[in-house]
Amino acid sequence: MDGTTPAQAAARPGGGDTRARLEALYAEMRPLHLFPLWEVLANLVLPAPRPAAEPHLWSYAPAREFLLRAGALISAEQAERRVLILENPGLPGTSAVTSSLYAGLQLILPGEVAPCHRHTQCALRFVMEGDGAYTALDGEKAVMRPFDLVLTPNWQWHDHGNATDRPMIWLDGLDIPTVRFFDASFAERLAGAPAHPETVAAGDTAARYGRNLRPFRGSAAERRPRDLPLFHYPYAEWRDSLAVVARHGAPDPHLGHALEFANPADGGPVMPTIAAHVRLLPAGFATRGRRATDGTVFVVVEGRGRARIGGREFALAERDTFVVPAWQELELEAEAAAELVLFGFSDRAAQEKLGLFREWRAPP
Ligand code: GTQ
Repeated sequence: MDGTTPAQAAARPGGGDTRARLEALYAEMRPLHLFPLWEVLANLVLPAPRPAAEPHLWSYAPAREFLLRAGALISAEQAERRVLILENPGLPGTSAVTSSLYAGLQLILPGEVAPCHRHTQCALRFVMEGDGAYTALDGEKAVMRPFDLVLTPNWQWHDHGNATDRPMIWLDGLDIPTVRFFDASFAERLAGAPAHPETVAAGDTAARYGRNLRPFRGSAAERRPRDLPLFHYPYAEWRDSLAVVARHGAPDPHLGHALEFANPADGGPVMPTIAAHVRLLPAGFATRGRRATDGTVFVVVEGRGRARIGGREFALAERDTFVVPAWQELELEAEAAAELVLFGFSDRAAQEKLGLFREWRAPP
């Protein structure tokens, strides 16, 4: 009747006549939307995570090709956001890359503006190609170069524009499924113009809040929200930090050399729901296995190698995006000839606040 085998049915509470009477009881309750926990408890309170999301890799070249073809048919302004969603094959119809996160590849063509809006979702951009287009946050342009990280924290106005002569493509990472889970989505378009009026010169926030400086408290220099001031983490800076760390220290056996992007206001993750990091595996280095509760989306920035995710093998090449679902064991390997550099983002920021984050590291 419900697809269970006789053996399974016998193992469930109540055999024979009692079973039939329980089923009759359930049938009477069902119209009142009442259900017996004991029939489903083992599937609700799991001994370990069992994500529906699957390991998957999106090669950059074909995704780029489809994005450019879409670009010939619909403008950024018409689309509002011209993005190809990287939907997890285990989560069809959800637009989700993990149960809590969304990822997509966004294209801005020369001369285009993706109109200004704001929403309760937090977003990050990780630049795949193009040089000199921008995301403007509350009217301040972050001029983007390949492999820069740019944030658009929740409820801050943002538009994207490209005044260069080359297409600009970046990976969007948002907490759309998390906000959907909480039924807390609000969004609005800026009225009147596609772009926010320019409020300050590009680089203003980096000068005020970067380089271990901050505005004198209570002074007119205090411009950005105190709890989340920075929004641009340039490749030139994070790559240099990784290079120095890799030159002088031993890699972590489970991660390689790994640095997290920090919010200078509190030293925590970059946004309330999303944490982001970069890692470098020396040439030929292979990590030991590691599991973590935060399903993670990775971009290959540099090098080639392999990822083994929950026992499945993926070859890695530059600009590929791949997803490691929660609690799937990840082992990474850099090819013999070159370092492997990765960017990753996950919901670890949210999980740590909720007391949920756990990791497991394979012993030597
Ligand atoms: O750029 O604001 O990929 O609102 C999805 C939703 C990008 C954006 C996405 C968005 C944006």
